[in-house]
Amino acid sequence: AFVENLLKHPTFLDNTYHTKFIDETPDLFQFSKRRDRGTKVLTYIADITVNGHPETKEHPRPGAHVKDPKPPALKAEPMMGTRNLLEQKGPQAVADWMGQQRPLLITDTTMRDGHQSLLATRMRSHDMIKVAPSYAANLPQLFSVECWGGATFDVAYRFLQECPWQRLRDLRAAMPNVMTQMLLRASNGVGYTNYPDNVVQEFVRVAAKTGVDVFRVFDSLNWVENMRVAMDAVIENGKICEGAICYTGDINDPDRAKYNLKYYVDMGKELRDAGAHVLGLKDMAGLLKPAAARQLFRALKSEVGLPIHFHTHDTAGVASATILAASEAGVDAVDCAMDALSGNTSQATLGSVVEALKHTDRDTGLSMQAVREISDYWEEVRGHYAAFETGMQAPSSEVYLHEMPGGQFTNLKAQAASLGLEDRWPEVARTYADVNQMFGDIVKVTPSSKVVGDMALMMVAQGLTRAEVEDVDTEVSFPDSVVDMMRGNLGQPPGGFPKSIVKKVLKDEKPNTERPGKHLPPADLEALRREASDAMEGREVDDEDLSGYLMYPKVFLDYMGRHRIYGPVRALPTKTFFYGMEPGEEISAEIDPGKTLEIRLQAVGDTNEDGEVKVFFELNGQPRVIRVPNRL
Ligand code: BTN
Ligand code: 3PY
Ligand code: ZN
Repeated sequence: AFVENLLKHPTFLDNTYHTKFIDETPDLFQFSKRRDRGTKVLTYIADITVNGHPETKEHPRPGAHVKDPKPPALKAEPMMGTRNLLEQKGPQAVADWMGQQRPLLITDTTMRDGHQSLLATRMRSHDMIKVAPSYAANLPQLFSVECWGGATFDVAYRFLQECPWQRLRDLRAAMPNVMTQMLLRASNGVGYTNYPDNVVQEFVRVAAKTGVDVFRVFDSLNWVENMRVAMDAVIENGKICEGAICYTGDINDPDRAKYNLKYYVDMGKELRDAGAHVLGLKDMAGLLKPAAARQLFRALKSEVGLPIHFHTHDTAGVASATILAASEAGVDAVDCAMDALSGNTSQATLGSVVEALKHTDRDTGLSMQAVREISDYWEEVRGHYAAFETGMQAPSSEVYLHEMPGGQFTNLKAQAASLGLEDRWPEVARTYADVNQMFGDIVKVTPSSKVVGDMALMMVAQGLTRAEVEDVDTEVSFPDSVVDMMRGNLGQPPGGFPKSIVKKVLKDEKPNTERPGKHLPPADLEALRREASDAMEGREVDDEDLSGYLMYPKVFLDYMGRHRIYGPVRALPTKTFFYGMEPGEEISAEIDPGKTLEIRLQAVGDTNEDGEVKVFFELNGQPRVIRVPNRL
């Protein structure tokens, strides 16, 4: 009866419950609390089975050959790895050890940047946690597993209906010997704007406690001043602070002299002086060329003196060449993705880099059999995400023109298509480059890359040229994100933004050229905790939930509202989550350690005159009928 009342509620039926459901329906809220989790999960499966998943239903379906991914067998008890060193001797000892290694150290990015760059960040925890023990047992020599932060945090709540903190906790537990790594946008946290200093500090504290070992910290305009709060917080929490330089331009191009060798060496020294244990070189678009890598890493190694970790993307198809050059120049660690989720806008192919270095003095020591088996697992996983494939068929040297980061490239293409500009992509790419110059040649990485993308799309859609935008006599209505950046809310690029464009965007308003966090009052964390709790009928808000709420209040509350209705859908197999079930199909879902739901879909009824469908299940052997609205 609970369910039937719930499903008949007008807010539910008209499909607006996504957003305001909980706020406006306290009666149901009380109600749904008492429904058992089995019923909630069945409600979800029934709804998806009848109506389809909003994110996949108009997209290509997984092929018939796609099967349930099986993780590789564990070869041994997990050997000591970098995590043990960190636990026993602390972050400086790890950095020292890193600098003394002859083998090239490898970070596997599959669980973060790999799927962020290839599958719109849609990979579910379920698929990651299953294979994590194989990493711990079979690849204990990895430097780290990048599995958190960047866009994954937002997407977990917003689209995958799962808690990013739970993902981290589970991965940490399943890989006790290998360091976990996250990408942190410094004062932008894992969001798109600057947060008050104490919000950033709290986020880092909780992330460190729940399970992040290595924090790669970057600023989207390469402003070290704006990285200190986050870096200090990492250091204070006893974790590894990887201060990252974002690479843009070309050190050998005289037309891009702003970003020359000296610029990068100076920034490396600034990061060292700010306390970084490790220097990151974050080449988010994959622009660093092999010869430049040789020069850059030699210079950074000898002049900065920190161990160096290199991150790049294979958008142009030469990432592994650059990695090998970097390796020769003495780089200490590099990022690769497992073969099945590598290449194109993702990272270089892990297995190929391991093979290329075999029997050289920088042999990684990783077992190729382990790499192949894990990659085979990822290949099966990838098959389930066909709906999120970007359609990029080949590497593209066009990236040297537009310099879009790996995660943005295909995303912006899709955005352009949704505005009806798919035929004009080359124009979008050129305009993106023009906007970059108009903004003074800036680093483009989340969130600054989004600002450049917004502006480029606006110009192409409205047929505006750079000259027209810059012309003092043309009235231009700038996207909000552009106004925000010119106000100084993302901080300052080297040399500041060109005065003329600031004036054009802000008119008589004066920008803030100081660190944005300096002017943001500290958030009243306990008041915000109460506010979140009040929005959820007094539900307790722990530190993890609070940090989620602090990043994006609405995304978090919407997630919690859906959680009340659908329960622990994170436990469902990916196929079920995105496509529901077939009559006769049986699945199991472990909703707590040792508590498993055995679910069988018996039949789907016809739609009655109230527009509802009865869906017949067996749950742990007991018949259950769930009614859902037919919204098709
Ligand atoms: C989303 O936020 O769009 C994804 C989360 C799941 C949404 C559920 S799935 C069942 C129901 N049908 C919809 O169209 N949305 C909800
Ligand atoms: C992110 O910030 O999510 C990135 O991947 C930047 O490269
Ligand atoms: Zn990246």
